[in-house]
Amino acid sequence: MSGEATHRVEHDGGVVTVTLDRPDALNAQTRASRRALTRDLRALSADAAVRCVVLTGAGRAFCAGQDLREPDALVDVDVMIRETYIPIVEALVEMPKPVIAAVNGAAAGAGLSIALACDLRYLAEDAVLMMAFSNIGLVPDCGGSWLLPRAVGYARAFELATTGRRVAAGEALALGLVQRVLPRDQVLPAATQLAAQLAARPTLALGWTKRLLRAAEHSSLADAMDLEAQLQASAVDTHDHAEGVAAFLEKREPRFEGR
Ligand code: T3D
Repeated sequence: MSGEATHRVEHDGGVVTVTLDRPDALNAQTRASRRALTRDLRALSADAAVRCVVLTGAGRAFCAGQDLREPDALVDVDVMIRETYIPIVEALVEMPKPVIAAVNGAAAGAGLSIALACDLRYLAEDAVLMMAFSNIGLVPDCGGSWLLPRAVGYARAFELATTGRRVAAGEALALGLVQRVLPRDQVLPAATQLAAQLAARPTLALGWTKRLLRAAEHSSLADAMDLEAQLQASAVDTHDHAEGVAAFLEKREPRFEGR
């Protein structure tokens, strides 16, 4: 798969690194960049050889959200959001494999929403996170109003969204917005190392686990257990389940193949 000018896609075995690549604009996104990103995320989703994805940014930021210099940014905003922001969030949340955000620098506005749509976040110790929307008279979008309260609870989400203040790495970790804080130059290597570990695990089961946990955010216990039963029936039919049981009984490490 070829990378677009606005992001790069690099394969290394089962791990794919997607790098937002508009560093002069702190990787702020345009309609064209979002369409290209959505297209490639969907391709990664469908590619069984891809077993874990890392999303990061080029230069000193992760993503500053909407490119505020894009000439037609404010034309048909509701359509633009539906057609170019929502598909990114859906592609990340529905990706049937883990997605780790290596947040190498500032994540603001829709950039923070995109990080929150990933399954895990590693953050640079000198980075800031910002619900920047209200600073420019806007409301959260790109899933931010749904993802943020689920990460930190309603009152903290309200405070972050209405003040638009900068959240430093230590606070982001304490709030549960991110799972690890590292020196900037170690964020991507650490995320990639975790991605390699996850890519060697039973990918189908991990994807179904993700689906269960995502669905549980808005389902009853009964519905959750129903979906568990349905997906477990699929999991028991996989090569990796047979391999996992065989490895356990033979007292050796399993060799999962993602099928
Ligand atoms: O509007 C719609 O179409 C609706 C959709 C909205 C979705 C959204 O995402 S709304 C939120 C948009 N994003 C922001 O409001 C964030 C704006 N940026 C910042 O708050 C800060 O730049 C950061 C916290 C991200 C980083 O701060 P800092 O101090 O490290 O950098 P800086 O000096 O503010 O910015 C450096 C350069 O990047 C600067 O350009 P210059 O002066 O060197 O030529 C700045 O203008 C540029 N930049 C930063 N963010 C954006 C941007 N350029 C275009 N769009 C940006 N979002």
